Amino acid sequence: MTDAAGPERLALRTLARLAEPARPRVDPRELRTRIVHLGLGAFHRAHQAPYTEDAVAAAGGDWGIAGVTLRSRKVLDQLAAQDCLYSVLERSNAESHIRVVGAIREALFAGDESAEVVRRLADPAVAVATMTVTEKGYGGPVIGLLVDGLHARMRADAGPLAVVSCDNLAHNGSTLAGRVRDFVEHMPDGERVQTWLAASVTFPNTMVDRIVPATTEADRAEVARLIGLRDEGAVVTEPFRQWVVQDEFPGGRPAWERAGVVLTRDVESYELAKLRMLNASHSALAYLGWPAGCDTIADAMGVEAFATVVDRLMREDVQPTLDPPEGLDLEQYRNQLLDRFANAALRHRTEQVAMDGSQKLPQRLLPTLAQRRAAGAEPRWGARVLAAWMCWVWIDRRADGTPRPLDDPLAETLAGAVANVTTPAQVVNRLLAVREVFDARFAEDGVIRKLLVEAVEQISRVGTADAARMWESEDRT
Ligand code: CS2
Repeated sequence: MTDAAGPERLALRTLARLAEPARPRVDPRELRTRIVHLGLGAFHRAHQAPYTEDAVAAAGGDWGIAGVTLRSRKVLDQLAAQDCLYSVLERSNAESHIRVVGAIREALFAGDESAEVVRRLADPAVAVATMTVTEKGYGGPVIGLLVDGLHARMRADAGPLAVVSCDNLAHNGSTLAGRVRDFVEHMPDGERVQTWLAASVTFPNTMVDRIVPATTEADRAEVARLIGLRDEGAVVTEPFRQWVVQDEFPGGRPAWERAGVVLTRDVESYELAKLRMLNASHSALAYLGWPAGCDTIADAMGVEAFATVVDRLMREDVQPTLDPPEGLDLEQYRNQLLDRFANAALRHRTEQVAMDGSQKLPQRLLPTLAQRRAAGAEPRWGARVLAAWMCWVWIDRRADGTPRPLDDPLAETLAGAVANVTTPAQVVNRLLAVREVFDARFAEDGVIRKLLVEAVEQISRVGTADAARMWESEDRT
């Protein structure tokens, strides 16, 4: 129903107006909080939440999610006014598909309601905690909040818990476990907590994959048109989704396997393949594409020389470092990724992917370079991508004058490192000296340094597009 104020809000009371295929696959009223999720961003709403709803639809259960927003009340305000219901709009070049998800049953803001968050984590009905806090979150306050919750859970004798990192980090579960243990070590009853953690809490490793751009006003308008209701919490994503999880859930879990989740012991090889193939290519398209005027990842794929860079990066530098799990064909995987990147309907912004490079590259790109060097190889394509990031840091606007957005927790350090430098060799030396990003051994590798200086020189002289064309043609000869 539309009036002057626009369509009515999506909510439990308006759900019946949705066309059948768009309705939640389970009755949200039959779910209760059994999972606590830290980091209620678009990614969680498009990934773990629909997987959980699908698992309940297929196998039964009452697995609902309490979503915790960490940085601001914004998402809470968007969701609370609509009973935490929201749409997931899948877009591909061929078609789009919309559904409303009801798996999130309550939303909390950690800033105002940390005591409530702790109470949920200590609730015996809760068996799983998941988190998406991005790479930089692992050194931040959320670890303290999680530890408070675990501590309360121990004191309440509320039973075992699985804490599942869903971020793009190699060995994300083990990394999170390490951060939690470091934190606990400094607590007065640290030893007791460590013992309890070892006996009662698991930190499964996971590989998560779904491309989820930030939602725009235009997206929300399209959602309103499609469902006839206003939805402030809508998310947009690609049709593809994948989740590989180490199956260590001492307190039980949703039957995610019924929703297509792969539960296995060997998560690591999936994680590395995804980080080094998909995420590294994404960063490549962002740092090459944005300076050349490509606003989206698909625009960057439209520049043939950039598509060549990511294809050859994966083929020549990344694939030789991978030991794929059975059933993962790297040739097929690469081609599938190239297709996914070319999804123009998604409008995934290069600027969004370019964010936080200092946190992302050590996960997705540097290990490839280091491993290739250890094997005596010259990883030219990977070095060129790293050079593109160095130019991103160094060159503060693109040819049309648009200022380059350096959105990075180390922005000050990075900008300081390249202040007043004038030559490509200086840029490379100064940035390689940033120890938060590069370890000394990597920085001292003469071959890496030579490849970087060469590519930084080329990019700064002719721009990323012509530099990529040079690499392409040089290499054909
Ligand atoms: C992207 C990822 O923003 C980025 O750095 O590379 O968010 C990417 O879209 C997801 O990992 C896909 O699963």
